Amino acid sequence: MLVDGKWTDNWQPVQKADEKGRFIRQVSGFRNWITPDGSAGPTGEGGFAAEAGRYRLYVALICPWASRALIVRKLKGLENVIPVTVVNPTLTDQGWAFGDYPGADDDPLFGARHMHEIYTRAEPAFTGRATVPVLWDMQRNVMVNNESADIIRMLDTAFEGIVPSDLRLYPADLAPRIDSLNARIYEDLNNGVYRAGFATSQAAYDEAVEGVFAMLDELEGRLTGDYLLGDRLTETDVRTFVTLIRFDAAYHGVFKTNRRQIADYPRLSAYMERILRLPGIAKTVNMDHITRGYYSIKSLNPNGIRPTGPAHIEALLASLT
Ligand SMILES: N[C@@H](CCC(=O)N[C@@H](CS)C(=O)NCC(=O)O)C(=O)O
Repeated sequence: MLVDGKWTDNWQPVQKADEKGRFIRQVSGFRNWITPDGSAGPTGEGGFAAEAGRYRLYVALICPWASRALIVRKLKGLENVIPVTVVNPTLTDQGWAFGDYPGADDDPLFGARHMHEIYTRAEPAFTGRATVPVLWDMQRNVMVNNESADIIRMLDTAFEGIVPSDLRLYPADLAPRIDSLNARIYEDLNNGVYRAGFATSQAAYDEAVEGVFAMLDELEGRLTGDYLLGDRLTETDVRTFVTLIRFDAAYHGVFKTNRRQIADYPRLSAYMERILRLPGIAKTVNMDHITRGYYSIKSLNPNGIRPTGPAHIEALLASLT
């Protein structure tokens, strides 16, 4: 991680843990919002008006948080408005690196070799982890935001004047239900799998895994319509999908969340496939990056051996092309 703008040698792929061995995720530090007219959003400062070609999204295709931003960009038709740069799938001893893996890119803005250089461009004395996604302002040369929950929300509305869309992922009438379900799904499922995977005590693992499967059971029971909140796709579905699509191929193995697979849940499987088949979504799912990335986390899988399956995920992805 960066400490006062310097990459530290004692960087560990395992993130912070509390006194009981529970994994703690860093809080994101850049929280400005793009808005239609550049007025300030709910957090941070103003000055970030929606404009085509002004902003760039840095992502890792392994990363569920980055993927949710990528998916919303696609769903809102913003591919030609917000260009994307993809890092390599494996974390190096200098964090995320640009460009020599198939499907990854060089950094087109600064020729940076590592993502942490983008952070120190934004803030020379930055202290913290150099995470993805990052939304970068190419006009002012500053980081707009590095919190995917904010990024998906601003992409839902900020660019309406440039690319009109009928889709509302956070409609006002559903907002309270979206917020409360998001919070629970984040805690128990999206981040729950990470808490299981990076637990450093049996008790912390047991607690996390309990939450993961209680939430999957609950979602299976809830899914009576097409989507979690009824017949409209919302951001809650996007946030759930990114974890489901990684589950059987990565989390079940490397994070040890192996009580069941998504394939054991008929409604969740159909729901995951329904979202995967929405126009453009399959292109945001790169299973090679996902499995390569997760199975190369040295603290969890020292020899980096990547399992060959699972066959049902391969078959599902093959059926899309
Ligand atoms: N709160 C952030 C979390 C992002 C995050 O944790 N990204 C991971 C990849 S999945 C990362 O970049 N980790 C690099 C590191 O921790 O050094 C968000 O949702 O945008």
